[in-house]
Amino acid sequence: QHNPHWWGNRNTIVHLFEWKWSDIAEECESFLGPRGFAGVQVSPVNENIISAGRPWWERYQPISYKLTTRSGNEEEFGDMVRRCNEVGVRIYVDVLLNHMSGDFDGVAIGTAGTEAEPSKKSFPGVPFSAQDFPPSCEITDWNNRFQVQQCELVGLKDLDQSSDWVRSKLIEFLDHLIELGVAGFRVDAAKHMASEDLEYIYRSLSDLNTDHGFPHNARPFIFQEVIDHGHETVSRDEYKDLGAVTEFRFSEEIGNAFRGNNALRWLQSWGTGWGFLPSGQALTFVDNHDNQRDAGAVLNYKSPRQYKMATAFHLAYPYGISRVMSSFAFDDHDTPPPQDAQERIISPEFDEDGACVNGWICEHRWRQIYAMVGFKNAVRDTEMAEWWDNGDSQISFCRGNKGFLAVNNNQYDLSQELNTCLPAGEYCDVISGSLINGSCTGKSVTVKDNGYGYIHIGVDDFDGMMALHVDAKV
Ligand code: ARE
Repeated sequence: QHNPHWWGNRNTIVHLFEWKWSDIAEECESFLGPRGFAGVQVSPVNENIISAGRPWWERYQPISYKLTTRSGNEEEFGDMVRRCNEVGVRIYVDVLLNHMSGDFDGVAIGTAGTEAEPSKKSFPGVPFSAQDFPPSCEITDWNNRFQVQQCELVGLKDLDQSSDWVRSKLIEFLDHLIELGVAGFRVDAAKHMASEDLEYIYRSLSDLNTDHGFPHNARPFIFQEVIDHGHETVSRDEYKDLGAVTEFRFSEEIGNAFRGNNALRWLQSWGTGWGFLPSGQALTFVDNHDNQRDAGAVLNYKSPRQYKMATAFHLAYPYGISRVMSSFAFDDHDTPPPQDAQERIISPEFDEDGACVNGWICEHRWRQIYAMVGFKNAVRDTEMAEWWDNGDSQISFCRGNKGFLAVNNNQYDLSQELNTCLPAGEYCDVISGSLINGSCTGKSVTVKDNGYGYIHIGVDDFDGMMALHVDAKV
């Protein structure tokens, strides 16, 4: 279940973290569809516990499978899926199959009004009761299989996925979403569930809904969150044949390289050459909603210059099933999404350039990022060719004869003739500007008959890269 069922030549998923369903529907029609995005990963859709201050992570603590959260209700969810599918943008849901909520003093009331007593493992809204959970224990050793798979991840009540009842409720929930037209699922905390149990569940799911434009017999796309830095007891390899797996080493290493801890020349063998999963099994990202909050090598929107360079490389190099992050501004781990005085999530607002202004970061609306989604679509099905580097952190390469990327992560200018592999003509650099009504608002490059063009990326330029492709020929 590795096929994401993208439409036409599209190929990038954007994670609209904590967005409301009605805003996503709007975004599909007004921005994502026209810009060629392939899909959206949405925040968890089922009822969750209400935590004081409304941190984003309350949504990782389910109470029932009713589709009411701060993002909207079932009707709004269904409307979003339909409208996004109509403009060729697929919806993938973040699903919590591993656990229910953590401890809560007394009776908790969820986002759909359902009561539960998590400390007694009592979730009448499903219903689940104590017998549906293994005995409680804590994970203290992340390399102990029993603990990782049978104990409680950060105290979240751990469901027993080997039980027929638990399986049937999870399958019913996922089938309900398939019926509403989703294309697949991000499986949260997959490492904490036995792969045999997941295999049973995935195999039992319905085919995608043909009323939403999917072909007959299309299986839901599955991408599993397995954090494996390369030496885990429960490894990514146990899951990769069931569906795609999040390749966390991609995120860590791309952060390292673009922070300057590793010369970019080494990226020539990026992908399987670095020990990553085969391309069709790897869900790739510069940052995700968890590791963007951790200190360390991973890049996030707070280092925009490096972040944009890393994203350009991510989307230009032919490796992986790409996902880009779209964040809200945060100070610490618990910062809630933009909300009003009644703690309702607010809608994003945009300035005249289309950038978000009210607490939403919307990396996907940064020109340098959405332009690279266009690049990736334009060069689809071509190979990487004509790698060049200066022996350090200036690099360039072609994608067949359809696209060219150059990056300068050294502290001096890149100025030279390079092989762009493109047919002769003038090309608009989609990083510094856009091609609008036949004229380029940024830098442009003249490619000669032999495919070479003069490339200049100054150390003081606003962005450290240049990207040319056949759909942006002046
Ligand atoms: C919150 C509170 C906790 C409290 C708990 C229960 O923060 O203090 O104990 O509630 O009341 C998210 C948040 C958590 C939050 C949780 C539930 O990040 O802070 O807990 O929601 O509300 C491991 C897992 C991996 C997991 C990460 C976070 O393997 O699956 O930890 N990631 C997913 C999601 C998270 C989400 C959950 C799972 C839970 O993406 O957003 O948590 O649904 C090494 C190991 C990794 C380990 C990692 C932890 O790298 O190899 O396996 O990841 O350390 O950093």
